[in-house]
Amino acid sequence: MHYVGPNQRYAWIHLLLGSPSESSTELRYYTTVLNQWSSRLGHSPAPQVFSVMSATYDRASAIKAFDESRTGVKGLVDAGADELPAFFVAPPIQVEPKSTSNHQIPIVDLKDVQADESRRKQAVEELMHAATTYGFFQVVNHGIAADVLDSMLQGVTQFHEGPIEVKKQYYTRDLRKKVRFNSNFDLYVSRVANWRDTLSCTMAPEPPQLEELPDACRGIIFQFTNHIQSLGTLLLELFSEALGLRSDHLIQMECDKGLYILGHYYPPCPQPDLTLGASKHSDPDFITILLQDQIGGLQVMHQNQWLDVPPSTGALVVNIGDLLQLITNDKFRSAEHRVLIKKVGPRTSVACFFTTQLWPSTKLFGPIKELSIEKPPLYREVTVRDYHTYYYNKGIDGRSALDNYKL
Ligand SMILES: O=C(O)CCC(=O)C(=O)O
Repeated sequence: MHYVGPNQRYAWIHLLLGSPSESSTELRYYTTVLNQWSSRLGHSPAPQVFSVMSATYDRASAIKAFDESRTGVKGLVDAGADELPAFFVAPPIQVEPKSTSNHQIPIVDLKDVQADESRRKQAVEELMHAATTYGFFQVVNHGIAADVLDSMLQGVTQFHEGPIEVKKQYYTRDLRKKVRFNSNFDLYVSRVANWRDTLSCTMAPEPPQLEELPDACRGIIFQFTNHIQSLGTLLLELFSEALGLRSDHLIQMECDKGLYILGHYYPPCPQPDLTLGASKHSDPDFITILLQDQIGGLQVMHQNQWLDVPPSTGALVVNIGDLLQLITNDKFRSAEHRVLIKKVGPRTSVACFFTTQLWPSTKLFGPIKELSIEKPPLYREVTVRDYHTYYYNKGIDGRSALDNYKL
């Protein structure tokens, strides 16, 4: 157990109560409980936390100062931070003991699925099982060469580890920009910040100009995008077949029209038990293809337990997003996942979201007719843009954005 500083004790109170007033009875109650807990753990008896809170800690200003530094979490680490700012402190994090689950994320082999009918049939069955039970799986023999994957991870790492003056030029929260660097897309709305920085690039339907991308990944990102788009199209064909639809059904619905690539960087963390790299969430897209390095930390919720998604050289992780759960009328599962953080690092990952995100379109998505016969439609129709707007405004708060669209 790490030392929990007075500011961090306040962070928990904030999480429990929102922004309590100093005189609130609840605040006094939780202060007492936290103080008793701290002293039981052998820490110095806590001062009156509520007065420390008002005297020394202003959460909104701390967040603003962090954002205005434009240096992200890596900036805190470079400055030698050995205690987390309070707005990163999560409620106690549930960690499964290593041996509690026999379940493993499925691995689907895509070898020869374009040429060999029986291989394709087998892959379709495996995908069906993975999408309906776990919502998460890894793919191997997906056709993207190891050096393309390595170069993409390297490019993202180099950007995050590159000169701060360059990174600051990209720092923005302006969602109209196709290339953005920042830390925590939901910094101002979530109750807890995550220990990661992100370079976001909207690559489809309208890619940025080459010179809009940072030097560090300019060369590789278009090449990587082409491969990921082909793989996404293949997966959507196989999913269509798994659902008993025509191969091109999900493509005709334009589920592969948009691609949004997030280059995440999780710096080593001085107090990894107190925060997360990514809080529990599901993705607001049709599918996500994720490339992760060898550090690990990604976990998926399955039957109320957190399962590791272990790094595997050459494999890519695929998960079902909320919009695919919505149009399949709950046949496929958009599983909740999170990223644990470590003292060692950094960890780099590249998450490829198939979605047109905030692209202006009035096209409505609702449960597919053929999948709403046995079970009536469970969701109302929504545009991708409205879904994303709702998701962004809500932030990651432990609730699924899908609930808002349930009939
Ligand atoms: O970095 C990872 O492994 C997961 C990233 C993720 O969950 C996301 O981008 O939504």
